Amino acid sequence: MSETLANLLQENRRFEPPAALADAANVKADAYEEADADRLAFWAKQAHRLDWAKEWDQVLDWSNPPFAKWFVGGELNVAYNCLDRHVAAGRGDKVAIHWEGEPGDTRTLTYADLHALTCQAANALADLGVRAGDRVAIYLPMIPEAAVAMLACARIGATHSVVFGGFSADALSGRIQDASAKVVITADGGYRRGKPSGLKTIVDEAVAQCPTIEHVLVVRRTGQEVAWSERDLWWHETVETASTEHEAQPFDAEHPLFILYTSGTTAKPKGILHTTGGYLTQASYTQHAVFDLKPETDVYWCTADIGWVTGHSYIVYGPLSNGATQVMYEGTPDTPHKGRFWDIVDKYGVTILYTAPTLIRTMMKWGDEFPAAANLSSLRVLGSVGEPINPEAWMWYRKNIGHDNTPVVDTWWQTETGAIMISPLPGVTGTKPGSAMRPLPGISADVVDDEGKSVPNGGGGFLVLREPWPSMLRTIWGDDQRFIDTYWSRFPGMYFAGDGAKKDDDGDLWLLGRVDDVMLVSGHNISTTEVESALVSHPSVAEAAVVGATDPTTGQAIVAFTIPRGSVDTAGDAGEALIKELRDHVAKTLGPIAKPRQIMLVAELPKTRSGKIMRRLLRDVAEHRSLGDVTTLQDSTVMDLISDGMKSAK
Ligand code: 6R9
Repeated sequence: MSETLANLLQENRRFEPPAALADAANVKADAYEEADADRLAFWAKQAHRLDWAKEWDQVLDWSNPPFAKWFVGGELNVAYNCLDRHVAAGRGDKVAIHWEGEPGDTRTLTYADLHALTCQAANALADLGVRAGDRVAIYLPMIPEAAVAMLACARIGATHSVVFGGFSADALSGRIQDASAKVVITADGGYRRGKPSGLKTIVDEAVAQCPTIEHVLVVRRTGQEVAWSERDLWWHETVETASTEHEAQPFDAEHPLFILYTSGTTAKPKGILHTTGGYLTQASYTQHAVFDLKPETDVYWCTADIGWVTGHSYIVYGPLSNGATQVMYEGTPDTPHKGRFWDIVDKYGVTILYTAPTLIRTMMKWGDEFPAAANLSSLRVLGSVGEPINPEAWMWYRKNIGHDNTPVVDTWWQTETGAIMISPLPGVTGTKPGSAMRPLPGISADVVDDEGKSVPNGGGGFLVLREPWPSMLRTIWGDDQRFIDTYWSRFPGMYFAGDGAKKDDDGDLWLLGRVDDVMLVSGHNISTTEVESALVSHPSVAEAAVVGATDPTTGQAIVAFTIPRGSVDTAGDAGEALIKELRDHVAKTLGPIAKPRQIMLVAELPKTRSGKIMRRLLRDVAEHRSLGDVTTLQDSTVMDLISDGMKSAK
């Protein structure tokens, strides 16, 4: 980006919190003042929401930036905070997880059940020679054992590295090798789209390249045939026969809790390292503040996969440290039918739902009749994470899922930040559709120009974080220099997240996607997000992805790939007419500079497994290049369809 980002999209709708929710909210407006007055005292207070075996001596040691130490000298056990203390307080019979398998089988685990299983797994891992500081790879489907495996590692101080159950053997073995993991925990398979998929076979292939692996611990989920070797152990023979007694030892606040690899589209994946005290403090506080979680009455559901940071912070550590009751679902949203999610909300009386824009737009495409067929009246807070949420998708979510009165919290954060950083507070913030609004109390985010100077309200540029925060990454595993180069070099003294953003006239923040995706059209920096949002604001469009393709006159030209809503006719002339209408609609909404050169109507878009649109691949298509690396793609056949469509449109 050569200058600041153009600010094209205007949004004037406002939604105040419902009065009853605001009155009873966990966190009120004074939290901002309190944190502004003394940021470190504010975080120390949030750390006291946890049980510490030993109090810290210093809240933050920032004497050697960018290497932060939080709660220096403090000691705690993460699993103790997620399980034992709830059981000890007499809440052992409370449901921790309502688990729903894709085929319709269910399991209910109370806090006492989860505690017993975690103790068994901790004992079993210790018996296998896993010690504090060792690394354990976890490659599991969305079954309760995934949470148990993570908690068991935390309990004995082993550092877990969860690898997404959909990743290839190569991706898995690269991650195992980078972390020198000793044990892999996996399953025979899991259910996706109505079929059992194999996991153990992929582990076998991966582990053949991994000399550090001593054991593979296998949960039986599908019962499918698996190859077996000497290093393999069944979970039900090893864990479920171990003692349910296990005393959790406290660990230093800076003890490594987990490594999670960010996908890294071209370069080697980065092993993002999170530690114990600061991470749990912020994951736990944000769960309480951003979702207004009331453990006694709420039923919370985060639809993410455990292999994504959202699953770490907002399925495992955030909800469990708060003693929440939550739903965990194994499968896909359209198995056996497109109303599955809403049936789950209805069945369990879900009150807080946390999902991703990609899912919301998919639901828009499928049609309003699916959520309308279920009783969603239990819902009271809706969350969004993973990508910028287009204002129309936000409106659709509020109206069709949140019965037009539920706050929507758009939460911005990253694997690297560990927990939510920018978000409305549901009982405090008057929200604007599409805006993540303000940094949370205790967080200092800003938007700066090319030279690192804060942009005025109404301006756009680079999103940075100015002060260290408790759940920040501590380094890239094994590569401190890469940590400095990647995050702290672009703007000295500031963490640069890689995202573009703008401040509106009130100073509220709008995330504009990765700066690598910004288009330079006739000398103007235009964010893909704004053009996509303009397209999605047309009633015929469910989802859109926009890229800049090299153009002889304008430098780059805007090419849009657009998915029409379910009921829209796109055959023949109707399709041509719609394309013309959409180009005009964008020009009218954002100005003529943003009018796409070309719009393609497509059935699917290429996405990563966590649902982010892979614009890089669409750029390859738009510029008629052969495709780059497609290994992180959720469904590789999507690209063939799009490329074929592009050729016929030429
Ligand atoms: C939690 C997570 C991080 C990147 C981040 C940004 C995008 C996430 C967003 C959002 C706009 C939001 N992102 N939440 N963009 N609004 N509410 O997604 O972590 O997988 O590491 O991705 O996702 O681009 O930089 P991760």
